Amino acid sequence: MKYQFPENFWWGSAASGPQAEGIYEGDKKGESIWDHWYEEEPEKFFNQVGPEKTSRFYKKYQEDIQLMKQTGHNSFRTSIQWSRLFPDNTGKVNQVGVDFYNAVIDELIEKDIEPFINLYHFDMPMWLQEKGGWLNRNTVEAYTLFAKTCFELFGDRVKKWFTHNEPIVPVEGGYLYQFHYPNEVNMKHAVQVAYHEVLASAKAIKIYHEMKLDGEIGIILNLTPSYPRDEANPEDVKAATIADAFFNRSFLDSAVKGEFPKDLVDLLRAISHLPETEIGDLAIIKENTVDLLGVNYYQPRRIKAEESDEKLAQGPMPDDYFDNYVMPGRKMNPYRGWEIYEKGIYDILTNLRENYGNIRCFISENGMGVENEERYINKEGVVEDDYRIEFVKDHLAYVHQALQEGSNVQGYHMWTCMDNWSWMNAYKNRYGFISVDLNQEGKRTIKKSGHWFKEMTSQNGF
Ligand code: BGP
Repeated sequence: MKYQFPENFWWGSAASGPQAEGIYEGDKKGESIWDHWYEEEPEKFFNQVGPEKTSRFYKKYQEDIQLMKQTGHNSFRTSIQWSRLFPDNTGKVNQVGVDFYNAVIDELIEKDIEPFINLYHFDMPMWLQEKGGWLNRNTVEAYTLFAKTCFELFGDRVKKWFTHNEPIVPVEGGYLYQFHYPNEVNMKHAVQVAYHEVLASAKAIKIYHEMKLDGEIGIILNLTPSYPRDEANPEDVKAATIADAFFNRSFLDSAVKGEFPKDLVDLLRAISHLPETEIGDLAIIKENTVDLLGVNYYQPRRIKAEESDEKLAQGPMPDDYFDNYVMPGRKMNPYRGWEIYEKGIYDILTNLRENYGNIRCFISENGMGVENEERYINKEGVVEDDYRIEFVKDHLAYVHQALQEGSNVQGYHMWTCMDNWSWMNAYKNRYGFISVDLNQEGKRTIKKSGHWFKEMTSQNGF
């Protein structure tokens, strides 16, 4: 065997409540921003498919957990939907939702699959969004109550908690580039939202540690290594450093070091875009850093110096400081339009080892979305996704190299287990180890990659 991983390495996959569960009569779930946005503007969603048509994890979780077993999982991440637990502003917990999450957690544990539970995966309850969502400081308090409730309800069995999944994405999507609700372009709001997410995370970590439960808490960040076009060109290097500050170090430094990157703070101060804060906030952020870090990696950023200042006229945007470009000759995922650069995963892990105290981490998402995957179904009805197996192997080889060099990486989770609904892209890109036939009540079939994963994890390597 060429790539042998350590014993007890976490093998599995990740999903999220809003993308997998679905909405059912009698479940008493409240509306989230996704339910609301779909209702308002269904044409924005691929094939006009909204968040109620998911892979039906709410109904099929037992079958799904069995399938996780069959595909070699020893751990699985999902999220608790805030709008399922707190459907409205009365502060009353929805017992039907509690029963559901209890059942899922118990089923996972019974099947020897460790539950990793995330608290926020892009799914603001509408009753909070109506008051501004993350823009409103009160949401931070509402979130800490939600977090505390989850720790009290499930903390006896769940040992791995995460405060957010990819907190930069609601900032980019909702307040800069219009692919999340509320669909604004307003950098001042974007900065305030990011700040409140950071503060909410630190407060949840504080509560968790004070409760002295037997477990740990972290955050899941999508890290996009930013490579300058020309290392020898100071303008390109500066541009890449700024992109890195906006999209990586903003959340990485605050989560791991308890502080914001100085260059980012200086930049925001210079354009009068620092967020509103309260006395004591920075101490809370400083003192309540993560125990472990989830790293989602899909693609790098290729950055060059800004070539025109045309955009400045529209008001500040991060892209006023750099340009993204597609590096000629690079391997691309043709469906998603993302570059496939396996070494990026190694560069992230090396950066964490060298500059972030070798924080304990795991790959919490990595995967390949493919359109019209049914064309690869063979006579037995199985998707022959050799491209996905290659993708995982190529990334794992670099994870292995990082491990050999002393990186503190403890697991690898694929995005995702069952093909699932994905925000505005709905079911366009399929990512799972297991296919879901939406025309046959969500019938599941393990793909070739799922069988391969089982084989690979049973030997702890390949
Ligand atoms: C990550 C998110 C997931 C999932 C994945 C795939 O950013 O954490 O929720 O959606 O990306 O992305 P997409 O479905 O947009 O191709």
